[in-house]
Amino acid sequence: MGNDGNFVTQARPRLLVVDDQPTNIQVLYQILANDYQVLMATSGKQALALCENKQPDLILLDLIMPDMDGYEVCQRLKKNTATKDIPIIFITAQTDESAEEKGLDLGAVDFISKPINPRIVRARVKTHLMLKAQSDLLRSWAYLDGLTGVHNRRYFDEHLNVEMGRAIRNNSAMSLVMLDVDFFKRYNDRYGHQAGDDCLRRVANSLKNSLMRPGDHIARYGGEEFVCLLPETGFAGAMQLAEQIRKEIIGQQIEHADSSVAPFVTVSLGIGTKPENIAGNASALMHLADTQLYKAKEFGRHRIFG
Ligand code: GH3
Ligand code: MG
Ligand code: MG
Ligand code: MG
Repeated sequence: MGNDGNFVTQARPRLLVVDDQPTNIQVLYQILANDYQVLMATSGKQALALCENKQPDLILLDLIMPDMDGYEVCQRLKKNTATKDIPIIFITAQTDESAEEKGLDLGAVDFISKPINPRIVRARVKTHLMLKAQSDLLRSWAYLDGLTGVHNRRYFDEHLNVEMGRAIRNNSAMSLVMLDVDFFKRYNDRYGHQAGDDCLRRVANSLKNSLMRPGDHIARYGGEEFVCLLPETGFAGAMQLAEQIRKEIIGQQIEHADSSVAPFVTVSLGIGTKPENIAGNASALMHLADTQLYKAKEFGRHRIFG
């Protein structure tokens, strides 16, 4: 962790310290600020807002606070997909075991009792950050499609819900582009499964080349089906992107002698949009994109429906 040795460019881990007493925050700040970036909050509400926006790597959370206590903050963080994986260590003067048990039941990773022992705090923070880094790495692998290197369906399903929640809160637009390779069974039959796999990798690369915005997500949704999630993108923008993808893929001129639409590999695309200022729903949006894709197939393939 941190800037030890060769990894000088690695960002310092970010901690969030939550306590209603500024003096307690100060104590923890002095213990940790040398090694970590330390964010501070003096109420549960402030802590929740900071977690959404700044994604700390670990939270040190006071148990007893007015308004919203540590248990409730913990519960809310664990309920939210965007914050549920941030480890929480409770810090409290309460020494009874039932308080500790309750905290751990709610998903906290550890419990540190006041008065604070600086070496214990440093050691436990270091341990839990290391565990978090390891589980982040494993999770990132579990979210990738092994064949193409883009995200997999599991990742997509989770992020669709997160992004939809955000779009609804912000009243912003959001679009999905679903894409399916045309006559891919024939492609495999003619060129072999290995060449089929290569083709899917090239399609995935075309998607990567076409999607420009940092917030966009690409996933392989099934065998030869991909989906692009485009936050803050209305119908016109999604259509423009779909057209770019369609051109990019046929532009690669991947030979497909048995296709009925072109001598090259082509794709069909369906668009689903949640317009701005209108409520939306993740599964309805998926259904819409899927229906439009089906129409693109029906009307001859190598085209876009939206
Ligand atoms: P359409 O134009 O209607 O989409 O026809 P299609 O042949 O593409 O559709 P169909 O669903 O009949 O066939 C999909 C094929 O994709 C069948 C399957 O063998 C192949 N496929 C699915 N996953 C993979 C994969 O990981 N690698 C390879 N090489 N082929 C795959
Ligand atoms: Mg307190
Ligand atoms: Mg298919
Ligand atoms: Mg197909």
